[in-house]
Amino acid sequence: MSGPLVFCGLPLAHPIVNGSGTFDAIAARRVFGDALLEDFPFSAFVSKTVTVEPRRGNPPPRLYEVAAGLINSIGLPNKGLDGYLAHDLPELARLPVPLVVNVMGSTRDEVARLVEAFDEREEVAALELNLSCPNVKTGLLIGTDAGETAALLSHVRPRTAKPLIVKLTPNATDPAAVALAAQEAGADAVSLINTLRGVGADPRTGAPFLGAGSGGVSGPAVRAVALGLVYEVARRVRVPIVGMGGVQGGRDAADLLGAGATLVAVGTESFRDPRAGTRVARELAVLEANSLQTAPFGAHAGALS
Ligand code: RRO
Repeated sequence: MSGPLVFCGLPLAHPIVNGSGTFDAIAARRVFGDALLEDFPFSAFVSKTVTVEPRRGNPPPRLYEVAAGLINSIGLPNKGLDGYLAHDLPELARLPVPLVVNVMGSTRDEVARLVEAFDEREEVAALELNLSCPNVKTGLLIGTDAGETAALLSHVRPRTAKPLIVKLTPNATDPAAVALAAQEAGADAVSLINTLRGVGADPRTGAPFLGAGSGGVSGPAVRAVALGLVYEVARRVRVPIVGMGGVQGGRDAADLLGAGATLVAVGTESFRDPRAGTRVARELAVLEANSLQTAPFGAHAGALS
């Protein structure tokens, strides 16, 4: 029997969380009422990215369906730091699970300001630094470069004792090098993958369909990429990994855990089934009870070399 699950000092009921921006807990509470709180789909809640200033997001259309997933170009619309603190945080603090706030800035000082602001809030259990948004010009500049990532972490690490999770992009030459740089500069965990940059063609004209031109691909289409990168990053870092990318069922979650993840996030699947987190956690528990889960990472390491 394994002991209780602890991630960055946080005791969690099971290994399934949500991917940032893929589950609107405030809207879900309105729709499902208290039933949402009684059977919350995730063991921790990761909120949509917050920036210092409010943002309107990208022009529509913002979503494009592909054969096995979605391309999104949302452009991180949000109320900004003050709006989040005043309106969203009080509601998210009522959730029955630890709250992870995802933040993004275009400069080190902007990220530092967000980290300092949330460090003061006891409702916030951990922070996720989004260094990987494919849909805003500055979103990827830091996260594709190990040196920039290390410099950012060195700047913000001293400003909080809360766990810092660094969200990695697959749109980098060497995501594992970025993960290692984040760890060495003080990250407590890494999460991967954010979406893969892609374009959807308008079926009538062939021109890029999304308002912003390109977007980020998610869903089963990226599952093998996610699994490959989790394997690779797990071989390079000691810190825990939140693995995500195309998870639809317990088997997919077990595969990411087998590759070296400690937690698994459900993202795109929650759009068609808001209770997907609960289902994936149950299916995973059945697999574990039947000892069908993949062996620990070490057992597979040779398969990749
Ligand atoms: O808002 C978005 O367009 C977005 C973000 Br912040 C992100 O990190 N990943 C993504 O696919 N979309």
